[in-house]
Amino acid sequence: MKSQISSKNLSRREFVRTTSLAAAALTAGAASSSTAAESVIPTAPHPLITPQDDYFDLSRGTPKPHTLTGKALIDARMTPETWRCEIVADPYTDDVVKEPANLTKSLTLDDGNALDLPALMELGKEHRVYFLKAIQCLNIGTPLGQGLWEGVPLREVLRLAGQVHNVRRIYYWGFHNNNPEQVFQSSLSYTEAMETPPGEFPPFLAYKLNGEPISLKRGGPVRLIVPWAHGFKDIKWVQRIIMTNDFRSNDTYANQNNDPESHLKTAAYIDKTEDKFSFGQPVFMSGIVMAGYSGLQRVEYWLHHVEPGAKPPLPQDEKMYGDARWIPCALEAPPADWRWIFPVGVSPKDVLGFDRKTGRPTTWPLRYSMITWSAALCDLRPGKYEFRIRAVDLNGYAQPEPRPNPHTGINAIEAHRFEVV
Ligand SMILES: Nc1nc2c(c(=O)[nH]1)N[C@H]1C(S)=C(S)[C@@H](COP(=O)(O)O)O[C@H]1N2
Ligand SMILES: [Mo]
Repeated sequence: MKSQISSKNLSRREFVRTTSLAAAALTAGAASSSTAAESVIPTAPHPLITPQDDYFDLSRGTPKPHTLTGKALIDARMTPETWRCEIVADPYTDDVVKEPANLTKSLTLDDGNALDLPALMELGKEHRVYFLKAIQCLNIGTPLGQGLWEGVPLREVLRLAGQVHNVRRIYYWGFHNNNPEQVFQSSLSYTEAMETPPGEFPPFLAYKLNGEPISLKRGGPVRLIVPWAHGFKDIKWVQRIIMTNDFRSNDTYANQNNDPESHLKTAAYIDKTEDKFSFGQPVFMSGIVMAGYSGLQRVEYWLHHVEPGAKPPLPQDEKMYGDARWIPCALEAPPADWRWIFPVGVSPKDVLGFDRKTGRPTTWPLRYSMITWSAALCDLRPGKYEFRIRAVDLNGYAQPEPRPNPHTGINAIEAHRFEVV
């Protein structure tokens, strides 16, 4: 894989130094009397593609499925040769769901016709999609990593089951262990799985990440990717897809007080940084911004003095934010040539969210991906400061209005306090 030119391997100090020089050069001619100056910082501290091994891992289960080896791994059908995915109908009925789902052709281990990896990749030759996605847990702010996933739309796989009757939802799970309490499952409506508006992004069964087979740790050989959703819909080691007439979502996450229909949110997050800076030096702040379901218009910051010994950051308060002076941050520009970012052999023209003719993103940032924001704070007098950041979506809604509602995804306004000495 071609690697992106990035500061990933630079230490924080080197990054600060590099960007200080660049930003100092940019602001040199501009006479500024404000306490904070907007600036363009050319170096992005976050790569657009996270190498598979660098993802933050949130795996659960005892033992964690990806730690299995040898016979246990084979028995779990988690090797490329042993991987199988069943597609079956759910016999479930109750007082409300009166008739059970059925399929003309189930794919099962018992019948020896469950989907295997060569068959999935064969489907990929004709139907494959590529999608750049940031995986983010609904309950954790900062995304876990971002990569280019390749796979086959779920609709193509479900078609293998022939005609279906009384199917309203699809649910699916991956390997966990033999303890049914630990099963982790997720679901989609039949419509979400089968019908994708033109230009939108279908759920798909992924078999590659960043041009390589998906590592065991990242959920390989096959992971189900739902482009618009938080991580809990992106089931790792997927091995069973069930079509049901039960219209209610039965996601494991719904039982844990989360909104199972949440979408990735537009929100900004602050990188860890120093809490003391020397007087006379510009202070550089940076972080990640996610472009969620409602798109991204801008990222802006608010810097204000805090009294020495002031209490921890104030609670989220619409009135306080309304009165504050918000200043736009610089956003990472799209790369000039995506061929340097994507794996060898992947044309940007084939990636969802890119223009088929020009190979450029149709929106920036790409929806459901993350980029870097940055801000240079110049001419700060000695004292204590609080820096807050928020994203404004394409509807003009700034974080956190009318949220935050943590059950649909963490997007509280982040703050960083520091001192200029
Ligand atoms: N099989 C399986 N898939 C799963 C989970 C799980 O526990 N088991 N957790 C989900 C949740 S809640 C998140 S946030 C992501 C985390 O992705 P990662 O393990 O690649 O970091 O995986 C999702 N897929
Ligand atoms: Mo999660």
